[in-house]
Amino acid sequence: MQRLARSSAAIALMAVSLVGVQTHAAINYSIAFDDPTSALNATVRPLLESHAIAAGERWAKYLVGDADVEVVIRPNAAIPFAEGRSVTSSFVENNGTFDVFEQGMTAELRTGVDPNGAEYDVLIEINPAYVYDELWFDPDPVARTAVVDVNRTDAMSTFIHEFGHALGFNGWINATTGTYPGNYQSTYDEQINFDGQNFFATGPAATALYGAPVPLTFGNASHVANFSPRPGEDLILDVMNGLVFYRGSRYEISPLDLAILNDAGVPTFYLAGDYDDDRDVDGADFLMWQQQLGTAVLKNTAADGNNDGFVDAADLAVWQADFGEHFSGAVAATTPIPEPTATVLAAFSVSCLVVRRVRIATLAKRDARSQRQRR
Ligand SMILES: [Ca+2]
Ligand SMILES: [Ca+2]
Ligand SMILES: [Ca+2]
Ligand SMILES: [Ca+2]
Ligand SMILES: [Zn+2]
Repeated sequence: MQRLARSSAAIALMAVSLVGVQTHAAINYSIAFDDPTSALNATVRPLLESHAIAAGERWAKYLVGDADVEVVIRPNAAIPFAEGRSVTSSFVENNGTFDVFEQGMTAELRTGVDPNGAEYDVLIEINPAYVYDELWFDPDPVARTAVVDVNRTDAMSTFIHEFGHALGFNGWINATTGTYPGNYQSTYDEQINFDGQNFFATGPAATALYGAPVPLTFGNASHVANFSPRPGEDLILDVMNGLVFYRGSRYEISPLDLAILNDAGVPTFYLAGDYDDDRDVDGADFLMWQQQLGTAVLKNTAADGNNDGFVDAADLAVWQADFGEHFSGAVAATTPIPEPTATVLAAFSVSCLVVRRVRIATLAKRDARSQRQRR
């Protein structure tokens, strides 16, 4: 994982054109392109913009706090697919061994203060060939109900994945040796245990939900899942998996992703029985369950409370268990934090979805739709 020094000069010289703003109750996203040669043309820019905003809104359903998130999309032919991250990190604490930093986007959510001021917050780099030849743009990236082209990768899934990195799936740990380049960690790194062979997220929420420490991708530890014989093959369909996106398939934020982020200090909120996403569990959620009973839905959306992609009696049980619960509005009080003794002005960088050309027969069987490996 490479570290990039921040350069305000380079950022100031950048040709960024603001093209759109979209509002959420708590989070405002703005999308700009750093693309002076128009490698991303006028046809795809509005699609990239709408999908980036829709993906950000998807996360906003589960986030607490207010932020203006300025996103820059930059073409980069030198990377295979796409890479996303917060542009800066923000000091949280010294844990006795390391200075610990959180992602800039999360810092703004948590404290209300933008850690890098007017500089943009999130950078998504994307290979133009990946955009033109591989991504499938959803006719309605909010509803996500049209059939995904079986020969293409769902762009919404890619953008959701990249925002996952910008929020918290990121750090400095060496994903093959478990060592660190200096006396600093991310809040995500802080949760990681390397047993000499494999990496695991060991935070309390994730461990409780998964039933054990959560296997992270060997060699690409800002992700979950591994191919067998390493642990975590059951997580290959998670949107934050570090192995593969299947063409023709949609990926959605999972309760496990939210638990891992919560353990990393990201202010996430999740109520399994809240089917209409208004942060309570009441009769309206029951009505949704009733109307959708017997239907297949995207996992962890609509009235799928148990995250299995189908609405049935089990989801009624989830609703019943959560009935009457609501978001209290209580967020842990935050105070200004001191600067670390040795300030690390480091941006995170993540190589996303390093993909292998293998076919997994067992996975193909799990989904009747044609599933193909990403290139
Ligand atoms: Ca901001
Ligand atoms: Ca900023
Ligand atoms: Ca509700
Ligand atoms: Ca279900
Ligand atoms: Zn990734």
